[in-house]
Amino acid sequence: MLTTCLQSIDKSNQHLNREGEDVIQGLTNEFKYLPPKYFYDDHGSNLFEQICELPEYYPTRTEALILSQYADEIAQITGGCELVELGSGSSTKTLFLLDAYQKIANRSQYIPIDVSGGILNSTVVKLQQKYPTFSIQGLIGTYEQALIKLESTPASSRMIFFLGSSMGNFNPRDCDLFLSQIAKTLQPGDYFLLGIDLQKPKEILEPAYNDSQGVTGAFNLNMLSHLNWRFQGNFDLNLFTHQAIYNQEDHQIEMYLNCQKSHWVSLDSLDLKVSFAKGESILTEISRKFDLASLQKQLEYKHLKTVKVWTDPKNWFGLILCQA
Ligand code: AVI
Repeated sequence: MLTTCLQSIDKSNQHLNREGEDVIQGLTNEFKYLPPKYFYDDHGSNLFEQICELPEYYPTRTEALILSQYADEIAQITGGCELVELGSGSSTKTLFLLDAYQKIANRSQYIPIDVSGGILNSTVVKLQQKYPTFSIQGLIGTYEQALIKLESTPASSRMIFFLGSSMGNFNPRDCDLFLSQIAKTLQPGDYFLLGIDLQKPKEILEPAYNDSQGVTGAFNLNMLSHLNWRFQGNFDLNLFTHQAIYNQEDHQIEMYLNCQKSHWVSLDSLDLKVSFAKGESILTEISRKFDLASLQKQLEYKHLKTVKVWTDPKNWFGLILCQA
């Protein structure tokens, strides 16, 4: 019988951010915003898996194509090491890497980390069956919690990977802090593998975030349901609509929930009552599109040296392997 190897990361560092404080801050700001981490309750994580399959949403399959071609080369470069994945979700693309590492090492360790315990649990069960020689331990928690934990438990050699251009969901300041934290967590010689979405025309980007089946719209609105159950709220999802636009100046997709009617919303467990005006929007996500050369400079500045970069034939997506 298989037992799931899952652990919640010690929440003792949560004083850094009191539960729901970020919601209060975002909804009381002049221009309302909500942190994208609130997309990912179990339903939101499932909707995101559906987004990855959409014909308009090119990032997942483009990154998978790159990984399918170069995972063996990545494993050859790094050699056997502890594999740590931030924001692993269903780990679908990771299979290319796990296959490659299985070929070069008898026994490997894989640590998938995700905030969504439901999806992590089913992924770990599935992977333990597929890779019996791997030691797999899922960690439930945020990136910040994960990196703090990893820093205190160094491995003899490690590769942290962050795929799917999830770093694009950080604003420039948080991105900089994140890269500093990665650099601090890695020991000299350890690796960091980063998947990033590259700049491209608006005509390709906007449909990717406004799909014809409305899955991205449902994903965006689900954030309000998540806040309702998490903070005893009364958001009415019928009073908001999804919008995604490409901001060409800042090279980022911006996703909004637009309010259709003036009303009040309460989040009882946060002791919060917020008024919404008709036409007002909540910014729920930015998805930055990167320029490879400037990102490499930023990584270099953090003492993360580029070892190799792989892209697809259209140069839509990039995979950067760096070494500390
Ligand atoms: C998780 N993240 C990289 C996705 C993105 O493309 O920014 C989230 C997403 N939002 C809407 N569609 C996908």
